[in-house]
Amino acid sequence: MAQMLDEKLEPIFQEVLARNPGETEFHQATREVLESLGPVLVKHPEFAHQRIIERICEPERQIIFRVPWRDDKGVVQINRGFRVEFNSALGPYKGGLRFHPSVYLGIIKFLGFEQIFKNALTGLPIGGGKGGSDFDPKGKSDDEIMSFCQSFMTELYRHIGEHTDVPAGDIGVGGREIGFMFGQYKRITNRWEAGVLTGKGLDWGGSLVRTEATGYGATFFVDEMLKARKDSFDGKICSVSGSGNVAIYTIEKIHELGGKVVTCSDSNGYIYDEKGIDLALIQQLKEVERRRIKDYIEYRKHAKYVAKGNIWEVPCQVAMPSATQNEINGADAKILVKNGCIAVGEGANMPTTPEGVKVFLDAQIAYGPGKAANAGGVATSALEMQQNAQRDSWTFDYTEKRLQEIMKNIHELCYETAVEYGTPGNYVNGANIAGFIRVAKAMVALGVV
Ligand code: NDP
Ligand code: 2IT
Repeated sequence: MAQMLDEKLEPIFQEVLARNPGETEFHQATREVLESLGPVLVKHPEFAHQRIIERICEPERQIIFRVPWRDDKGVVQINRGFRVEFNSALGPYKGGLRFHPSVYLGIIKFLGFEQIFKNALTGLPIGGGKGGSDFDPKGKSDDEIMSFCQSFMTELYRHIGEHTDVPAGDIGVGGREIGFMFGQYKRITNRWEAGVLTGKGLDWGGSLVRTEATGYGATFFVDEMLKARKDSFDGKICSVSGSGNVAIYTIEKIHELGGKVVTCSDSNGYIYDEKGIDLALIQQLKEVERRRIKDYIEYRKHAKYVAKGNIWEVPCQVAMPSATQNEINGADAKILVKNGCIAVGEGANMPTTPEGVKVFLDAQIAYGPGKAANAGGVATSALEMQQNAQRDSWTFDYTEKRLQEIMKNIHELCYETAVEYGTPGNYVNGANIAGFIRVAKAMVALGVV
């Protein structure tokens, strides 16, 4: 049974359910934040008076559009595009685009909602938004990807801009897709407007470290949680799920910090390599050749591929889910804790179900929720925007130092907020409360808009 909400918050949650039928992931994300906010309303009655929570749960604008495109056989395909501009109290809407067949409004809204608080935690001037499409990039040629991206941008361009809304990547959207979308935006608007998208290529306005940022940042966050417990990555056996952008750079940074990652996965299965994942091989297979993870064992004979298995059954001390939402359920969380897992850092957005979160919190392991742990990606996007505005580009070392400092600050803010609100060690409360308060204060200051 889920924790009861505060008496002021329960009717707000009921209203969210009634106004957004069927959007289960959005319900899950809002409920989790509301569960943290009871004590905030006691300290800040002005937030209730101004109906800040009700306003935050309602996106400022939601755009849904048709995306027609032609495949390599000349057949017309139709997808659905989304952009949910959730909250712009702290800055232009900012958040990624996800291309995955599972995408529907409820997923984009959960991601956009979490993005508001995540972006607030970075301390940088960015509001929250998210977009995407039910387009499936798997098995598509470069021409088909370009054709889709151009059609998607042909509608999206009128809603975005460097001071309005700044999309970036997420699942299924990386440098290639951002390039095609930037090209189409430039063509339609006749503006070379670098700040309209982040995650750009290094030759045309991108920032060093943006590609690595989410994985590096999540690893820095876990490192901070470990340090707070007088511990470190050194010698730790780690499990990472996924094998995309976030997973790859999480593995890289864990190895740099002395941990050993023994797993990674895709939606078909996982690999277990007791000698430690060979990152160069993963990068070749996934980033260069766009192949499946099972091909790893062709080159590393001692490694094991488990089709459709449960990656969380592999014993580890640190787990970093980096694939997708709800990939760790209550039973998985119990197995992780039983096998000696002492820290979980979420590279993915909302990868743990509410039951799983409860298991981690009850066990008092170091649990870093996505909106804090994976904020390094969007933070470095904001650094890319800064460089674009200055028409400058920073070095790798300088940019990585900025990222590391931001992650350290987010950790400290979440840690101290959890203490202040009487739940020391609970980074879920720390992140939700600290992120919310920043947005709420700005909303109060900006009036009823
Ligand atoms: P990628 O598309 O690069 O990689 C996604 C990985 O997750 C792939 O290995 C993919 O496997 C797996 N995956 C995706 N969907 C599913 C699914 N439904 N079931 C099982 N496996 C799945 O995406 P990213 O690495 O960018 O994103 C991973 C997570 O990190 C997402 O939750 C995203 O929202 C989050 N995130 C990303 C940020 C970024 O900057 N990119 C920033 C902050 C968070 P397969 O190839 O089989 O689909
Ligand atoms: O979930 C996320 O924070 C992202 N996909 C990155 C968003 C961004 O604007 O860089």
